[in-house]
Amino acid sequence: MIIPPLLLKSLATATRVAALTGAGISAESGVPTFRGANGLWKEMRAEELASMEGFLKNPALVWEWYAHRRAILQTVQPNAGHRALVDLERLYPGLVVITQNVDGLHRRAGSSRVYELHGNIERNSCTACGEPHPSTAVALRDGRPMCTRCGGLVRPDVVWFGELLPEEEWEESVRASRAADLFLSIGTSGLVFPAASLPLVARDAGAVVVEVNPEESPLTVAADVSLRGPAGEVLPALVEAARGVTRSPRA
Ligand code: BV8
Ligand code: ZN
Repeated sequence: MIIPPLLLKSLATATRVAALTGAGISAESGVPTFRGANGLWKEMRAEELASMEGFLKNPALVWEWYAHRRAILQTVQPNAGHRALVDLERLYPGLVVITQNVDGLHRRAGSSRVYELHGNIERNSCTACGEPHPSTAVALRDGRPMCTRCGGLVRPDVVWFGELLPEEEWEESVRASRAADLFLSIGTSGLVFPAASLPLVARDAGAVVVEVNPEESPLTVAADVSLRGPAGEVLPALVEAARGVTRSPRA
């Protein structure tokens, strides 16, 4: 992987690094992406599955889709891309990971500052009384997830289309994007807002923006550098290059 001089210079001088990740960084762990060839949503529209009205229309179907995704997550591990972000955090202390993913893999890999903009699939709560429910503690009646306390419908703690993002995570993510002098956009199709606006926020505030994606995306035009390859190969190469140009005897 050739690292362009502009990026080498940025790796040598950066002090505040932020990374926005999407489903692409988990693809090499075996977690299907949303819109790629084996996309989760190829046979069903996102709105049918990842929205409150889709859920209310068919709670059993939507619950089954999340149960299917949780089952996949039981069998996967963080990959070299997730681990490279942990290495980068050692080289750039305070590195912030802003993720659209709900799979929890960044935390499992060891990243310490992770903002989950779209929630986490391992957490659920009752739509009526708010009671939290671990996925294994949800009673199903005709496939419908019922609250053990009040009998209300239980839903996954993820952000559906048309729903607001968690305020704290969003505020902190905008602040980190504005403050960044190096912003990595990794494995995202840049189609879902407001997350997809963060690389533009970073660029407008003066950051060097790097896209890591095997394919072009709507974010490519905003990027100063596009590294065309899978995160599991590109990010370790980025870490090597950073080690080569950063002075302090860091990790
Ligand atoms: C909001 C959680 C304010 C659930 C997700 C009309 C009505 C209502 C809203 C809207 C509307 N029009 C637009 C909107 C806004 C809407 C939106 O953006 N829609 C899009 C589709 C146009 N956004 C919202 O509704 C957001 N809320 O706006 O609130 C509001 C409030 C009320 C009313 C109006 C507005 C909430 C959005 C959150 C939706 N929830 N997920 C769940 O996961 O089940 S989104 C879902 O898409 C995932 O989080 C996913 O992460 C995200 C983005 O997808 P990507 O991560 O980018 O994944 P994708 O598969 O698309 O791309 C993968 C990429 O990786 C590809 O580019 C591929 O090339 C690359 N890749 C593949 N392999 C690799 C790789 N890269 C690197 N390495 C590899 N190996
Ligand atoms: Zn309840």
